[in-house]
Amino acid sequence: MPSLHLLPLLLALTIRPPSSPVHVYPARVLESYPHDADAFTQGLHLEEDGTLIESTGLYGESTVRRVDVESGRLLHCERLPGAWFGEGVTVQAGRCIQLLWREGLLLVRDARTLKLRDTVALPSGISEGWGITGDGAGSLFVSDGSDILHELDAHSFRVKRRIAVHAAGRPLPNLNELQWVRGEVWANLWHEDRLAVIEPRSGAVRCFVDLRGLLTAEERRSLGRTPALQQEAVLNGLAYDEPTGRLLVTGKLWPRLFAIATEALQ
Ligand code: DDQ
Repeated sequence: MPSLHLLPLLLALTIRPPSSPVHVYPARVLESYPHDADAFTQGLHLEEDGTLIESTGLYGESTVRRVDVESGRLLHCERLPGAWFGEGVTVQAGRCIQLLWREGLLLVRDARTLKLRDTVALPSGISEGWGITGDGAGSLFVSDGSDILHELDAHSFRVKRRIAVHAAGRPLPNLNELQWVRGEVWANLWHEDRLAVIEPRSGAVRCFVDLRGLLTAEERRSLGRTPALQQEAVLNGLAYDEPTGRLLVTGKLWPRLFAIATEALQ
């Protein structure tokens, strides 16, 4: 039996303090632009010339397109075969890389023309294709709806590392669309109006960004042509405008795309 004065020390050693909560930053809308309300947006990437590459989903309706941000005008559109469901998209070293949801393929396109150049099998261990981004230095990051990010070699597409993402000590699942921002991976969470800012080395969530209220409740109710589509018309699509430090966000079937600022940007 330890003497009584040792008890506080023993307790401190055996009871782990709870992890501190993760800070939530607000966001400020700087601009809002028209967005194609028929586009079931699954991925966004802002090109250096300021045009937006957008991937859209749904079987029979999937596309990859180039869009003028301010007018929302379609500059170019490539349709996918009816049995393919478009997901996240990124552009790395002149190649546009688009994920498919459950087809086990990754599409490699010419970034200028968006023409399909190659199809590559999704590496084993990645159950589905959800979000993709790249660090511009040889790595891609892919999400599959779980709490795991897969770091891939951007040329061979081999898995280099699996990153378990956690917030306040707990796994954070439903990682969806991804965007590399100043050395971190920003993720939008499926069916949630918030972003997680992830440190890629540790998988720790540094902070969240609250995106509630981009659309009014009434606008949200009017999304989609069927109740099933309205249910799935959630926040999706995240791009980073490096020169201005703005983030571009939209949702599936949303009529607007928003440029936002947030103090979460380091
Ligand atoms: N995912 O993009 C999160 C990976 C999956 C989205 C699934 C959306 C299904 C839409 C079904 C619509 C029903 C008419």
